Amino acid sequence: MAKIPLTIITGFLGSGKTTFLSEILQNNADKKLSIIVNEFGEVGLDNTILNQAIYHLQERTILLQGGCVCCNKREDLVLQLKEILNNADIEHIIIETTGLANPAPIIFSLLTDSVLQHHFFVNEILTCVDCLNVFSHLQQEEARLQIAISDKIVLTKQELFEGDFEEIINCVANHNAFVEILPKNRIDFKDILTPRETKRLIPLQRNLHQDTTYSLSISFQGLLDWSVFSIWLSMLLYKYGEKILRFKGILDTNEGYPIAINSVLHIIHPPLHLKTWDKERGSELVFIFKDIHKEDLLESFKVFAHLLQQKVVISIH
Ligand SMILES: Nc1nc2c(ncn2[C@@H]2O[C@H](COP(=O)(O)OP(=O)(O)OP(=O)(O)O)[C@@H](O)[C@H]2O)c(=O)[nH]1
Ligand SMILES: [Mg+2]
Ligand SMILES: [Zn+2]
Repeated sequence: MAKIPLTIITGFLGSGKTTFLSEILQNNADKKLSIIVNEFGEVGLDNTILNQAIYHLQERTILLQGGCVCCNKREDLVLQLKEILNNADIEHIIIETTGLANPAPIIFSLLTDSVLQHHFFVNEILTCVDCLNVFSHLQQEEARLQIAISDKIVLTKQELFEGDFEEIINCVANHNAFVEILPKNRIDFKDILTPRETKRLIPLQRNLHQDTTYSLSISFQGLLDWSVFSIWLSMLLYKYGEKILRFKGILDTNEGYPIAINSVLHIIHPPLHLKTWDKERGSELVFIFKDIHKEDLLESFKVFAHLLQQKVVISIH
């Protein structure tokens, strides 16, 4: 039986992996794909976002949440891939890693597992690089490792970037001299999943990322005042600066529809109105941060919730 190609999408926190993945899926609706999305926070939101874009995707999406696929979730990944093997129909697998993952240990597991190595091959490692945040992200070792091992760099948010692309390209090339670097609008979305089996070396360097980044997930029930929330979030991001690496949330709002909100470092992206979601889950927020006490973030949220003058039932993960 022919081996199944496996594409890995990586890139630092909030660099646009899920958005890129949904664009790949929209352009490859004719293929039988299986998707594995890994999220660092205890509460995973990316599958809800993906389901907005692609009808009937839910049954083909596996969510690995509450840990990172390069370290404490690696065995789960191996198990999930073995499970997929039972479904003979799958043509291609796409894995979205967490923004902190080092792809090397993942490749190591795929190439050395006695079962997986006979059934899968790593087609390409695609790394999203966020044009708006690239220079801050490259301060983090995880972002540099992701670029170093990549086969192709996808420059995201290029339409929002007003600086010099050459500067980004030179900086990225310093971390991987041979990699192909393409702005996302030049990606051939039909061709991106074409199988290309090449001999891949088993990575020697398999450092796991440092344990200095934390996540806080907050779920709560009750309608949320969208204007008050956006003021609170802006002030919180202003206060903590680059210590809050990523925030994402799905909010049950008083506007009459749920809203997905994202920030990457200090940039808050335009909110997205969701068409479908699971209302029973209520509102969910995920923060990924370093050098902040979890309790401080939580305290700030509680003060904000109190300001709403309505009863919100909070659960913390
Ligand atoms: N304008 C624009 N916005 C983008 C692009 N890619 C991503 N975004 C926005 O950036 C934010 C983060 O995008 P995601 O796709 O969730 O990023 P991610 O890398 O999957 O994030 P994590 O999984 O949390 O690490 C969202 O608000 C997206 O809408 C892009 O190419 N252009
Ligand atoms: Mg994502
Ligand atoms: Zn990891």
